[in-house]
Amino acid sequence: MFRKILIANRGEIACRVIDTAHKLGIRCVAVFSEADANARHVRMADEAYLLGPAPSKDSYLRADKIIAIAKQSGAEAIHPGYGFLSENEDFAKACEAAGVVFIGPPVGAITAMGSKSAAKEIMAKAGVPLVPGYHGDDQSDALLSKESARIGYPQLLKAAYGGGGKGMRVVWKAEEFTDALASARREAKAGFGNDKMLIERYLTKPRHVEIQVFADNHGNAVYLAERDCSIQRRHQKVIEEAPAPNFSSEQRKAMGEAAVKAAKAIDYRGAGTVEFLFDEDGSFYFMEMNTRLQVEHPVTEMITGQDLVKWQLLVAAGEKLPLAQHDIQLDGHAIEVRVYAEDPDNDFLPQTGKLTYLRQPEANRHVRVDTGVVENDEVSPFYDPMIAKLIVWDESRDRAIARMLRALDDYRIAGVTTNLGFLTSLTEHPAFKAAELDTNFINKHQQSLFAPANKEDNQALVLATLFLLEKQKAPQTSCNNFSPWQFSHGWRVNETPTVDICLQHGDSSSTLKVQQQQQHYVVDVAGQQLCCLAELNGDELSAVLGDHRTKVRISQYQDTISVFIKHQRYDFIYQTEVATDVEGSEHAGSLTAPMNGTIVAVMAKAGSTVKAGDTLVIMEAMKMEYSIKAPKDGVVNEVFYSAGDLVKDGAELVDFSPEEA
Ligand code: MV4
Repeated sequence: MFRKILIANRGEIACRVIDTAHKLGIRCVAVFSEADANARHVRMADEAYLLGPAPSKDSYLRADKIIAIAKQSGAEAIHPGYGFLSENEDFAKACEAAGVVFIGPPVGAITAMGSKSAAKEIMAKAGVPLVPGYHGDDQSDALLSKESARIGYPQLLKAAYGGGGKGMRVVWKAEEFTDALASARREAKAGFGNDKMLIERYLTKPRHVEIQVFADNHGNAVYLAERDCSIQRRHQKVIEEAPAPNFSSEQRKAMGEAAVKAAKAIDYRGAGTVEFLFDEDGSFYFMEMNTRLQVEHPVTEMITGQDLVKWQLLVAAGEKLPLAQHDIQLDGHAIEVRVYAEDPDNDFLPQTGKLTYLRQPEANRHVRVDTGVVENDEVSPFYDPMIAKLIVWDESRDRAIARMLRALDDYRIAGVTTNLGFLTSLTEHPAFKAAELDTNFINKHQQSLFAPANKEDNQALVLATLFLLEKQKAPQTSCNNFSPWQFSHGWRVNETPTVDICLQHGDSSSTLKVQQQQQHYVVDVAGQQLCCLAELNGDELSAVLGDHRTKVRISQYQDTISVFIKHQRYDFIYQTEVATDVEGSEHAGSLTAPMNGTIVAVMAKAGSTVKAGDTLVIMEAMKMEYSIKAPKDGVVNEVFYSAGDLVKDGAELVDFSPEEA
């Protein structure tokens, strides 16, 4: 087994590979860009080397630098992860040429699967089922038109060197063919530099079911069941699960054996995934083969109990597959969702920013989080904005769905917009629960998936207010905290202290007047007085609002209070507000500061005559402003501070002489 490997990747997959490598006693070399200097994968590795500036082309795609670092560090092998150079045949070749093991398939297998038409040619010969169609080299208009008529409609035009749905055109009837072909060719030429086309009968409601295969250097090849990845958005997988719902053991065997045939047909080594279109009538057809470990591999690991990265390392080191086909047992059901910094309400626009608050569901045998970030990390614009993969397992699909919903609720992120709410809407959707899956799922359920959530704005507003007030309750022993409720000498005896809290939410601002009674608050909100109780423990606020008891998590970063209610996050910006009139407390003619703070303004002038209630001084403390007012008609003899001065609790602000009664 290797002593040291280099992980030529970043984010969650780099952390995940390091985790398994360390379990096997293998030392790990990380590579990083300037943007990732403090990234989790760098901190997990035993040593790390800078590649260059943040852009991938200057860092994680710099094959030459990566191989040089492998040689320099003494790494015997390179794990490419997924994406970046993981399916780059030149990189695989360069690794071998440099005497560094590429933890992946032989170069020939990567090459063979690089072209859809070449791949289909190989699979046809291997007896792997293909969608009826044409994938030949003759690309003349006449021949393609003849084939189009033979295949029938609807049919799909696909770019042989396309990917991710790019360069595809559905042709619903004969008269559309010519224009569709011209358009698809133009797009393929522009996108992939090659306009070779395939024509296939179009399946209108297919599922995406893929088989995990593994082959070693000793002639062994197995399949480790299937994954259903039908729920995609613009050809990006959103939810993946294993095993595929409503998929019989006979179908598993048939598709699995076809996938092993495909792997053997290209003399495969290592981890691979054979993707199939699974039609409504139970037939399945080869779509493409991915010559890397897939993002969604954890769901396979959860139901087979196997560590697929460990298998990769064993096979790359020349060992046999750990299990034979008959040893592979399936247990339970696993679901994975991809947690992204993106805005589902804004066409899933990628988001960047600081993860100012990050709480993950607790990991156990039912819940797994594969992530490359920690709280206060930045989601950068340079890379895929995936924050984590959340994977759950349970004995049945229904229980796994329940686990996922709970885990999504327990996943709280502030600082960037995420798709957590959308993932909850997907997972709890009746059609998902009923396993009514096909590749058009999100489009089909667009309305219900993107229906505006019933907003709990007012409830969130009150909870944010109570959080602020509870947070500012200075513990009895602490003198460095401050609370509008703690100091005795700011209020007139028997007066009910009131505080106005101003919070901005989106474009609107709300100011809530709160009265502190003995053991509860009275909050004026939406024109009614709400009697509230609140208790804050860390980031958990337990509250009673009127007759409604609730418990929510709340975080604060600088001015922003984030309230997590169900799977929605409500952000409020806390604004300075004149909290209340603080009657200057009179001690032998002087007016003292009711708390530590800063003088904002001084209205009083030495020698001036003032009326009871006139504002003499305004001070600020903990983002609230307090007006110190004349307790009676009288004369200001002397003023001791100016705007900007810091004052301590009890400091004498003004020498004041009340008018003789
Ligand atoms: C198809 C198809 C229907 N009929 N081929 C999309 C990209 C590439 N993975 C192949 N794709 C499809 N090929 C035939 N003959 C429907 C799709 C398809 C799809 C497939 C899998 C997962 C998501 C998809 C989303 C849209 C279309």
